[in-house]
Amino acid sequence: SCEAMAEGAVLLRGFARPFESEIIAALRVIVAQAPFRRMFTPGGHQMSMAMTSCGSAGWVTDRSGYRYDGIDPNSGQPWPAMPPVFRVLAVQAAAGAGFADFAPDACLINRYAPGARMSLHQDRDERDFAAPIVSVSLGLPAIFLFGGPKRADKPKRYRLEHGDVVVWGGPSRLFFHGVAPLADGEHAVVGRQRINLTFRKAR
Ligand code: MD3
Ligand code: FE
Repeated sequence: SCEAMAEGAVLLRGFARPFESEIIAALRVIVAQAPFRRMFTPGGHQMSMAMTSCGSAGWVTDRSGYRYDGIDPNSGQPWPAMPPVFRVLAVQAAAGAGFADFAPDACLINRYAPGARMSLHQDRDERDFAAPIVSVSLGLPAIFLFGGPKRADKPKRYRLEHGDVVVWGGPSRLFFHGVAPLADGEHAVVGRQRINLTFRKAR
C-alpha cells in the first residue's frame, strides 16, 4: 500500500519484504568490513544508536563536526560498496514515489538496541535537497516522530515496521524528524534490534 504522510513523503508499507533475505545477507558483509560504532556529536555526546555506512560516501560525526567522507575513519579505508540489491530497492522505491532518476551515493545504516533513540533533527548535510531520501526499516518496530519545517512543529507519530519504506522528497525533505526510544522485543529475523537504512545523494 501507498500512503502520503505529508507533501512529498510517501510511505510504502512492506515494500522491502521481497528483498529481505538478500538485504540481510548483504548487511552481514558490510558490517564485517565496517562494524557498527557509536559516534560522538561535535558537542561531545555519544549517540545512543550505532552507525555504519556503505557507498562512495559515508556520514561521520566527531568533535570537528558532521560531514560525508569517502573514508571510514575507523579503518582508514573506503566504505564498503553499495550492494546492487540496496541500490535497486532504493531506486525502485523512489521511482514509485515519483522521483525518476534517484542516484544514491551513500547509504547510512543505523542500529537501535532497545532504549536507543534519535532526537529531532533535520538532514541538511547533503549537497542537493532536490534528491529525496529513501528509508528502509528492518527488525523491531519504532515510533517515528515526523514534525514540520520548524523545530517547534508538533511531531506526528508513525509506527514503522519491518519492511516499510518511506520516500522523503519535496517539502518534507527538510522536515524535522526523530525516533522515540526503541521498545524491547524480539524480531523473528533481525533479533532484538531495529536497523534503518537511509539512501541519499550526498555529493
Ligand atoms: C524525513 N534516521 O538517519 S528514518 C537519519 O529511523 C534518520 O534511523 C531515522 O533520521 C531512523 O537521518 C529516521 C526516516 C527519515 C530519514 C531521513 C529523513 C525521515 C526523514 C530526511 C528528511 C525528512
Ligand atoms: Fe534524519
